[in-house]
Amino acid sequence: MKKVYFAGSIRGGRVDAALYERMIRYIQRTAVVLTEHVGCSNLNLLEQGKKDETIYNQDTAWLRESEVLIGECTCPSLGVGYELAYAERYNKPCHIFYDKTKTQLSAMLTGNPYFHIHPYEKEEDIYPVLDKILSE
Ligand code: 6IA
Repeated sequence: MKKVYFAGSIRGGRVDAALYERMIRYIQRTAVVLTEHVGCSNLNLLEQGKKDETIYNQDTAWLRESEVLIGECTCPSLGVGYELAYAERYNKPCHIFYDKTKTQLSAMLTGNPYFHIHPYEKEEDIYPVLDKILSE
């Protein structure tokens, strides 16, 4: 099964955490998600114990191990931006989703032809695109 690095905002804000969780559950029907915790609705649980250095080391190792990055970028996150650049450096295909009715994506992403960008209007538009990415 394909190994997916799912990226979504954590300290950048958790307004879309439930959406991340639904996307992760959907991806898990046909692939392995290395970063299931991104959809975890209980941030307190997530904050417990781990040092930032451990998080960085683990996440960058997972990025190198992954076969594709799927990011939900409606809520801006420095960490997700960093992960996208890191994934590009390791030639991992990167798929970026964002709700175009809610935000304008950074020109640093839309201006880089390396990234596959998927603006959507309704959540239901996301899932057929995920099917396509996961079957590639
Ligand atoms: O800058 P942000 O926190 O919004 O960055 C979010 C991105 O960085 C996500 O896609 C994650 O892959 C990664 N990330 C950020 N914080 C964590 C984390 N924290 N655990 C795992 N991955 C993370 C655990 C608790 C922490 C907030 C102290």
